[in-house]
Amino acid sequence: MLWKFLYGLHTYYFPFNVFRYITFRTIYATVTALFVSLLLGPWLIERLKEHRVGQIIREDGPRSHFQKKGTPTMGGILILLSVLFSVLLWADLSNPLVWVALIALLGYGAIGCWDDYMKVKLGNPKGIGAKRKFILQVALALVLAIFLYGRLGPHSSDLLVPFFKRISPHLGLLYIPFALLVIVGSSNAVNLTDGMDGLAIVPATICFATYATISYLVGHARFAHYLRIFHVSGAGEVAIFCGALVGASLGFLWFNSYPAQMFMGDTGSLALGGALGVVALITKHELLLAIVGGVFVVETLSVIIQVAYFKMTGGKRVFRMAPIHHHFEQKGLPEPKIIVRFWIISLVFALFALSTLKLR
Ligand code: 57M
Repeated sequence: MLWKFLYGLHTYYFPFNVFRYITFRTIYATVTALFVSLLLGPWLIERLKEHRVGQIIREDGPRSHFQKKGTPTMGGILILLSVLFSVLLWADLSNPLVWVALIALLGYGAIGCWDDYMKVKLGNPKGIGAKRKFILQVALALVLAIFLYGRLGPHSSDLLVPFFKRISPHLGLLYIPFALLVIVGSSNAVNLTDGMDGLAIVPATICFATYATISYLVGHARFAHYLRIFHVSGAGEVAIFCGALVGASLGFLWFNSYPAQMFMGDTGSLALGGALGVVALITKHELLLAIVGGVFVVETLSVIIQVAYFKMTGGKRVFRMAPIHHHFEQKGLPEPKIIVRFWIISLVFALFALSTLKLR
């Protein structure tokens, strides 16, 4: 909204023309979301404390987490509000892809919010229940997948395979279940990772920064042609959404860094993961998400392996505790060390993923 007004002023003063550019607006969206979250953060923490929205800590978890009992949770609200405000100011709202991304973020945020509310306020440790939560996640993903299938142009159901320029399988209608897997899988993977201060938010920030770059390239016909990736008309505008997420996430990190003043709750983790999955689909870089978000994949695999082995052997474990960050914690590594090491690994995954745009 704001950008259109500012751009309109270029007829009076030409430098306002700069508001037309996606790169410029992405930077402003990032900074706006960062400042909004920094400004709103202390206010939200006070409100959450006032309404006693404090974290319940499981007794079978690591002992070092017991002291975190009562930490304000549902801080994901901060991310949702900051992104919404920034996107409304800086993105082209006539672009349907921006709305799909926003709906994914807010929709998964709403599911998470309901779950958190049931857990924290109504004291039900199961929240809305795993089954109901899963059905809601799948239902929302189905709506998003059907829309994207119809909207992404001639290559909507073709896949780009990292490292291989000549292989791009055509999924046809199988695209719909595939898209469901990407969205729901991504949403749950971020949720599983969110078990230490700043552990999920930094890899998520890195993922959104990476997909901001990819959105820009995919939305630019000439760059897409040069890199031999699919060109998706209008996808460039999604870079602004990703930029807003980078800013909002950094603002959230300000309060969530060790020792955390608030947790994001499922409100934040489901929203971030759902939005990430949808952005990967919009940009036609779905498979690359497994590399960009490598940390989320490793965390999820550690749970799958642990649970499968536990069931097969009647109670034996591969890791001291899953997800894998708890394994290192049980081995005695201090929480901040594990967190920062996961950040470094996450950055390496993202850089490697970006390099595959040329390694094909
Ligand atoms: C939620 N939630 C954190 C916070 C956050 C199948 C199984 C592996 C599922 C898994 C699970 O439930 N994972 C999803 C993880 C929780 O954080 C809240 O939840 C939100 C995210 N959804 O925003 O509101 C706790 O994590 C800590 N935390 C921080 N800082 C943060 O910034 O310290 C979170 C954010 C918080 C806080 O302590 O209370 C969580 O871990 O519960 N289950 C598990 O992760 C459990 N693993 C397990 O049961 N493993 C078994 C199985 C697989 C066989 C095993 O290995 O033997 C672990 N989690 C806990 N206790 N708390 C282990 C036991």
